Amino acid sequence: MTGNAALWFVDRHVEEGRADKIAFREAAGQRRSLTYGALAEGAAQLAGAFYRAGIQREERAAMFVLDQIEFPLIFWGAIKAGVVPIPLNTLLSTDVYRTILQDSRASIAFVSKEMIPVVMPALADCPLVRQVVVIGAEAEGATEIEAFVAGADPIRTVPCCADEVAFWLYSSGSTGQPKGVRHVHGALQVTCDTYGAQVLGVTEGDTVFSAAKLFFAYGLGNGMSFPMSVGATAVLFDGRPTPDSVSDVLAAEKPTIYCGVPTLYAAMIHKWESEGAHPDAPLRTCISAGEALPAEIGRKWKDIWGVDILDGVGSTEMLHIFLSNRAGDVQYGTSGVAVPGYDIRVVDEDGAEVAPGGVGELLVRGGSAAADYWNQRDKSRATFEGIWTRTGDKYEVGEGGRLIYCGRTDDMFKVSGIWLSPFEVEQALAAHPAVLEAAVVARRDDDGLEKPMAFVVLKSGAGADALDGIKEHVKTAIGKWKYPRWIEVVDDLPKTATGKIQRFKLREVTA
Ligand code: 3SK
Repeated sequence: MTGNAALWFVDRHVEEGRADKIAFREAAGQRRSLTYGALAEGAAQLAGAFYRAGIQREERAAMFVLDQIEFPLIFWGAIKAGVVPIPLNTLLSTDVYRTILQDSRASIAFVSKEMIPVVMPALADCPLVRQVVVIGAEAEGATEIEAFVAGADPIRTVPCCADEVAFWLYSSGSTGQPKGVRHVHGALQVTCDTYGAQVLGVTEGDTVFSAAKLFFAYGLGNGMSFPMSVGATAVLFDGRPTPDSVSDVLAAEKPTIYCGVPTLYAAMIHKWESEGAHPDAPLRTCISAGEALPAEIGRKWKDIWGVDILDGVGSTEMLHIFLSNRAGDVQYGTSGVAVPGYDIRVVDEDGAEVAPGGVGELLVRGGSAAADYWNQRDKSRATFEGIWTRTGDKYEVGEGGRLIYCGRTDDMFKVSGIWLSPFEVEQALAAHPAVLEAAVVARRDDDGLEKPMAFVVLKSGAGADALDGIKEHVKTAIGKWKYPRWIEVVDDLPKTATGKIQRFKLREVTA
């Protein structure tokens, strides 16, 4: 059995003569780097340390780890040992961590020093966690990572089959209920052979920077598995991705591939427009996911950089992007077509394929689909229907089979008897010069009928009076009945860690 993912992602590079090539480079803080050789040795020693600590195959290792070089070392060390790493969103609360730790029954936890105050109180309530390992600090009841690995004998990658569970990711879910999504060893390579090779086109000479963090499926592919699939270099940034910090990383690290999310693209463009300058970097490919990219943002980015943003759609369940625009064939405002290696269907409520021009739910099939949700049989069955995975996203089948995002299945609503996509209204609002971003949900009027309500974040320097005429602007752009009847200016929008607007939170406000 040779299906352990670490053989291909880690061990192979040494055999292919890349031991001295930089695999990971930190952008800030200690500015450390890790060669492919050091990664292979470090991961083998960490694997040995798991065994020495009595952590067995298939036990879970919770990772509260920022984007720093310990992340790939721990992730791959666990996988080599057959232990199952669970990279966790580093922005959650103690209560959510307690829920996740209890749900996953993790036996060991790795904690970056910045995470200690929020994670330690949760760990105190989780007796199944037998060992806590801290990175960059000392903490009571915890072992420092240097001591955890010191003197441990490196071990060889344990044999396993490609269908065995390798790692979990917790899906934040647009409804806020975390679910443990279990991925198998073979899945990571599938995403590299499909999206990584055939859409992103990553090569050994690339330097990749993902503003999306490694704990998120999108960031894990962008910032770890794709560069590692070809022996490229990834830049790790442990800070908060803001227009300022990301501009600094672009300027200092000179990536050739940049992976962002729509909100950040919009805010960066706004910053550079108001400053009249943008950083210098040899970008050749830029990608976006997490939320559909407003067409206006894609066009402006291309004007600035001369490079398109390839907007795509993925999910934690499918591990990475399965629907995307491709270089030389970008149509802003659409999510493109199926990535080679994936099949898609758009179906109505009865499961019948919708005709061109129609709207339905998107289903996808491909080799990177997750095994299931841990301990949630009903949800697993509702999502993984045989070889097809339901996405819960509504799409319109546009010209040439290109798909146009309409919103989550449960975000759509009817106005005057006609289905309305909140996303379409949000796009129209975002094209207004005073609007940075917008979210739209249904609200009942005095007659009890649902109408669109918008929550709007203004660009810096714009006052609420800049919104005069915005309803007319939407009517003209997309249709008279689609304009928001109420508009509320807010400082920011509630979002998942992956940048998806949590419209359910806004619906709570309007209920
Ligand atoms: O949200 C997305 O589009 C996405 C893309 C890649 C991997 C994971 C996700 C959720």
